[in-house]
This record gives sequence, C-alpha cells and structure tokens, in this order.
Amino acid sequence: MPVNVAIVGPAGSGKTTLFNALTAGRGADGVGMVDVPDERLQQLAGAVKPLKVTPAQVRVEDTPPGSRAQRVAFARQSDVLVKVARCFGPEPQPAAELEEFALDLVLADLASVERRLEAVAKEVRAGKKDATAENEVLQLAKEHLDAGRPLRTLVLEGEQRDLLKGVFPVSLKPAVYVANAADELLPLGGGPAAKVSELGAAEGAPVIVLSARLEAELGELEAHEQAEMRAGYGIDESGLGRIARAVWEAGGLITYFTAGEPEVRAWPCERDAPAPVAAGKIHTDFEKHFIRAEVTSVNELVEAGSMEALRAAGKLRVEGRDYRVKDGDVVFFRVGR
Ligand SMILES: Nc1nc2c(ncn2[C@@H]2O[C@H](COP(=O)(O)OP(=O)(O)OP(=O)(O)O)[C@@H](O)[C@H]2O)c(=O)[nH]1
Ligand SMILES: [Mg+2]
Repeated sequence: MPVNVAIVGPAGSGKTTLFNALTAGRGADGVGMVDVPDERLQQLAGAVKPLKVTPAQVRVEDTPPGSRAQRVAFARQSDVLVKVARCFGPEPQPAAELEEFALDLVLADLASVERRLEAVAKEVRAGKKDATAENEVLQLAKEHLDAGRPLRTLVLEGEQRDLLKGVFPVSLKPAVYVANAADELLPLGGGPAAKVSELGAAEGAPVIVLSARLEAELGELEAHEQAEMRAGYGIDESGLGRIARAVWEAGGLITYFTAGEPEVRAWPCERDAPAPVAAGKIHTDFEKHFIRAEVTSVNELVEAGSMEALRAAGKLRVEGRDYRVKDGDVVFFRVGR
C-alpha cells in the first residue's frame, strides 16, 4: 500500500498548481503516483549495479472541486495532509484561511464524535465491557473539539488514540504545511510565510516554503538548468524532495532498502515497526513466514559492493522478529514457505 497524500487547504491557495508540479503534469483526474527522491538509492545502485532501481512512491491526490463538506470528506481518506496556504497575491491571509479550514475539520470531527457518543452512552447503560473507556475518550475529544481545537493537539495514550479511530478523525491526521509564497520573497517567503511557520510550529508540524508556480515551471527544465535557476532563488532542493521528507517526518515513516542484483528498492515503513511487519511491505506472505532479517547499512553495503560479500565476511547482522527496522537499513528477509 503506498502512502496516500492529500493536497488540501483553503480555496485558491495553489493546490492544483502544486499537484501538477509534484506529478510533473502526469497525474490524471487529480491522482498521481510520485517517486520519492532519495540519493541513497543511487549510492546503492552504484555499488550493486542492479538491473532495476525502484524508488519509494507516494500516491498524491488533489482536492476535487466541491463544497466545504466534500473537501473535508476528501481529506478524511488520506494518510497525510499537505495543507497549502496562499502566501502570494493580493493581501495574503494564510493564518486566517488555514484556521478556517482547520475549523471545518474540527466541526466534522465534532459531529462524528457526538454521533458515536450517543451510541456508546447506550452501551455504557447496557453495561457493555469496554464502553466506559471509549466513552471517556470521546468525552475528552468532544471537550477539545468544542474548544475549536484539532485532535492532533489532544494528548492521549496510545490505547486511547486507538479507541478514537472508530470515528475516523480527520483533525488527528498528520499534516505538512506548505506556505505557497510569491517568487520574489523566496527562499524565506516573507511575513505571510512566517505566519504559516508559527502555526506549524505550534502543532509540531513541518513547514515548507515554496512557490508552486515556480516549482511547476522548474519541472519543465533540464536538470542542470533547474539547479541553476533554483540557486538563483536561494533554493537548494526541489519542492518535491522537501515535501517528501516532510511527509515522512510527519507521517512517522522510515525508509529501508532491499538490494539484490535484480533490483535495488526503497520501501516506506512505519517507524519502530517490528521486522515481520516491515517484511510484510514487500509481500503479505513475508510477514506470516518471517524467519529472520539479515541487516546492514547503506554505507557498509556501498563499501562491500554486495550483500553476498558482506554475508561471506560474516558482516550481516542477524536479527529476529523483535528487531525494529531503522531508517537506512538494508535488509534481506529470510522467509519460510
Ligand atoms: N504568483 C503565484 N500564483 C500562484 C502560485 N500558485 C498558484 N498560483 C495561482 O493561483 C491561482 C489558483 O491556483 P490553483 O492551483 O488553481 O488553486 P487551488 O487551490 O487548486 O484552487 P481551488 O481548487 O479552486 O481551491 C491560479 O491563478 C494560479 O496560477 C504561486 O506560487 N505564485
Ligand atoms: Mg484546485
């Protein structure tokens, strides 16, 4: 399952422009698969010389036209939200517009929490096991939402968080903020972008300043022309690269690699996932029939040239089912049948 990223935010903030930039115009009907740039893949490929190199991918979706309620419903279907704010053009009001959008998410969650509370209150009266715990969490959530605050900022234990999942809370989703700035204010974006940075910081969400229109134009140039033009604006990395890293950070993801001669490949995985779960990203059978993981790092593999060379030298770490796969691990999974 690829990571699902929804581009959301206030009307006219540049969502579609950003979508076109990220998907290099190859998206269809507002949906596109985007390769995640990662220079470690090239390092591995240089050493292993595989037949094929496969980057991690995210599925990016642009908010379709529709009512405010439809826009919220759309945001609900994703894993990570990229919230775009207009920091260009006449009288940009990114903070006010983002807050208005955030309030739409909060009100939608409030409605679903209240609906669920009614049902759970009945269950509590009927003495149903577990209903009390859920009732408690829903009450906490309701108070928080009533105060106009997103569920992201409600401090909950892991188990309590799980109890909330039944209402598919959209204000609990991890978010990345994009301050869509005027070209002439790059790379920092000026006052409006600073407001977005404040909002993001208050929620612990990553913030990226870029110009969606400029990114779309840059995408049409040759690599060396792109680099030159970026440098002129004081930007050292593509907007796509920066957004991908922010999505990984916000979504709690890491990347591990597999590196054989047929294919060198990057795999997105939840941080702290046990080895069998990480193996399950490759194939569901790998999770079931997991035996052990043989692990090294990108640097060690690049030095040795192949997994076989490391294995022969006794330098592959052998890890069991309790091992938590780390960002930058190169893994060979031993699976039974
Ligand atoms: N100057 C400038 N204009 C931009 C930028 N990004 C988008 N625009 C312009 O802003 C207008 C709205 O852009 P869209 O990408 O359609 O915005 P949207 O968020 O998809 O709009 P809705 O889907 O209607 O909510 C268009 O005229 C774009 O050309 C930018 O980075 N700089
Ligand atoms: Mg649009």
